[in-house]
Amino acid sequence: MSTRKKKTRTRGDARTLDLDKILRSGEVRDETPEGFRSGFIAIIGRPNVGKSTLLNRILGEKLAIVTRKPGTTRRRLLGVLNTDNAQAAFFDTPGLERPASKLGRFLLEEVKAACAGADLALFLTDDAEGEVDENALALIEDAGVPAFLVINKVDRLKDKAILLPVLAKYAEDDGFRSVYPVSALKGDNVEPLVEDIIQALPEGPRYFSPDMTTDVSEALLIEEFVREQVYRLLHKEIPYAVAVKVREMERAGRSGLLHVEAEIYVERKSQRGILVGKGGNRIKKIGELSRTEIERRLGEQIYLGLKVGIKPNWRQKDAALSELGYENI
Ligand SMILES: Nc1nc2c(ncn2[C@@H]2O[C@H](COP(=O)(O)OP(=O)(O)OP(=O)(O)O)[C@@H](O)[C@H]2O)c(=O)[nH]1
Ligand SMILES: [Mg+2]
Repeated sequence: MSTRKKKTRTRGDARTLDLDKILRSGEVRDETPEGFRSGFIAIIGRPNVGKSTLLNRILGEKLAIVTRKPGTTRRRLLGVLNTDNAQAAFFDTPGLERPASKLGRFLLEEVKAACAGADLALFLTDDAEGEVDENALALIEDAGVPAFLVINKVDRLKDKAILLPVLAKYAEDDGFRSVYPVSALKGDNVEPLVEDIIQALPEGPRYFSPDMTTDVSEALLIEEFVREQVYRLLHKEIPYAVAVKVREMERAGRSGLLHVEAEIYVERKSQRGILVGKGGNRIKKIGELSRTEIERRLGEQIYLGLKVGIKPNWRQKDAALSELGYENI
């Protein structure tokens, strides 16, 4: 990679998180020790390379949804890692690809926004020969962010020696600050990676109070966990045509049970039939599986009602995208 120009960067991500407000409100009473480090790290790469798996592994909890299908993540998600000496704010991002719809354009903007505010980018690939996508590289170059190359899924390699020439090649290249072969799935080499990430961050304050570890609201988490099960249970084009929206969320009076009503949208009537299944068996299964995952994450039981609606061609329509929350802030 060529040498990068240092650009003046704004924290695009921070704007959406209202970082200024958090700091002004004095919510962050920063009594950090000498040498405390903090900053933003964008995890980027082609679809399906394991970005969300890596975020979950680093945080030690399931925040981002993961499926076998490329194109799972649809927005930038913040996950904050707090240690005694550092606060590292990671952004998971959608897989980088040429946009084929208005939704695709939104996804690309999400990646750019994550990079614009970042102190460091983790450039993920699952190609053991370390081939990296030129468009993706251009993106981090444009943002002027230093980057690590992370070669994921090395657990799949029978012979790890295949990595040696790649490591040698990038050691001589001044484009990447470091190269890490890891397995996000198994956790191999992730700890040293995190240590090195922290060392690469500037000294700075805590941007988030230690109990704020994500910007994902409960409603968004529920929408994502339902969508994850749709991806897992259905194939071909259907998952991509799906969007989930929580319509109601309230605690029932005496029991205090969280009552959630969500709607799953598809683009066509035929897709609705497939999603609902014979006698409603598929939608029931989606409901059961996602409820279990949501309850595990929230640590409480919930009621989850699911309906299926149709929004023709929503991936190409600004109003529908905005209504579904796919809108760059
Ligand atoms: N064998 C192996 N599989 C992995 C590893 N990391 C992720 N995967 C699998 O790769 C698939 C995609 O993982 P994700 O984490 O959803 O990938 P992603 O880059 O976030 O994908 P998008 O959101 O679509 O861009 C899933 O089936 C994961 O289980 C790994 O280290 N080893
Ligand atoms: Mg993902």
